[in-house]
Amino acid sequence: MPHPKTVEEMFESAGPIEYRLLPRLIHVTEAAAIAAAYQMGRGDKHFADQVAVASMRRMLNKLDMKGIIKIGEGERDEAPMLYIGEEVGTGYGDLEVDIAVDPLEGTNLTADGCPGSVAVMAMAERGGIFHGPDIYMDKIVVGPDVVRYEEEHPGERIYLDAPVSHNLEIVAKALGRKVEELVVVILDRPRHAQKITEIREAGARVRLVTDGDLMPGVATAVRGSGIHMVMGAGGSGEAVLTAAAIKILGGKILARLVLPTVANGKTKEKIDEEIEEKMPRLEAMGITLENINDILDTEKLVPGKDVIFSATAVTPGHFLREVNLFGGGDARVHTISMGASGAIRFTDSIYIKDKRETPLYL
Ligand code: VTB
Ligand code: MG
Ligand code: MG
Repeated sequence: MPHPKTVEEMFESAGPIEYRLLPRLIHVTEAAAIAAAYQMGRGDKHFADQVAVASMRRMLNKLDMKGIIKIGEGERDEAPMLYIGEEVGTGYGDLEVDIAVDPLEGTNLTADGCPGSVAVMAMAERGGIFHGPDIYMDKIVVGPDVVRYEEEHPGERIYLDAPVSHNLEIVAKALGRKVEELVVVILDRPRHAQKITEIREAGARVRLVTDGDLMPGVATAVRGSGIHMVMGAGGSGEAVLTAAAIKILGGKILARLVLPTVANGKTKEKIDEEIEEKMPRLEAMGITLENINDILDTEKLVPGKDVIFSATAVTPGHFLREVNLFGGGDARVHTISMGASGAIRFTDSIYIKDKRETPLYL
């Protein structure tokens, strides 16, 4: 599709999911974030997660669509709500959508009152979201400057398997910086010890996070966020959600499924045993020992055209403010939402029931 020339043409170019569901998607993540915010700092991550899940599901079930959860809270037998395969929405209308959710990304962060937790989800037309298993995914996430640099410099690319220093040099050149001026976000886990050393040896700066590598991935496409790259293995659901946002924003992700056993340095016997246990489930999704190592790029993770994404911060983020709770259930919430047409919104929503009780601040 040629680039729309005007904002009016851009509005016209929005697909039916963006046009009809994106405004409502904001409410879905807002509601989940507010529910979770009431559990902030209470030390109970399971309960915080549970209320966010329940809230998100209630809101999703109000939407006129035939929705199927593709990335959710786990398999049907272990997750009572928003499990993979669950049908959501009223079932009315002609919109058939695939859905990726993480109602509370960063449950520990919320329970501890630490920065970085969000309620997040994405949608696309049927078949538009990778139906991945619940195992780790290794990944690299970069913003649109790197994509443009690669297009303009054939042969110069980032690779998942390239030495860390090579990838950092490409990102540095794309951003017109020195490697020393880059910041890479990576989960603080023993499985990343070597990668962290390599990033530091290459000269870049590292921001270790105890949890939550999804929104930092989105932040690579937001100038001024101070994050230039995300690396490392995290949840595959989180990677797919990152892919939805980064596709809309013109950046890119390279990923690969990792059998968790391989990543955690267990004995050969234990690894074989766990692989054997996981493979039937993976094979049902078309993932075999032959193709499990294939590189999954942005298009593979989110092949959809009519992609929408929304994330509402629970605790403060790199570019989102936290939920503020006022008296009597009033709240102020900050969301980034976007659609494939290129409409990107930062929404500062203020829900005040009694205007005399709760003053409105700028
Ligand atoms: C990852 C990461 C997430 O949880 O899934 C992580 O992608 C779990 O990793 O952002 P471990 O199994 O090593 O703890 C998050 O940090 C939060 O959901
Ligand atoms: Mg979750
Ligand atoms: Mg999560």
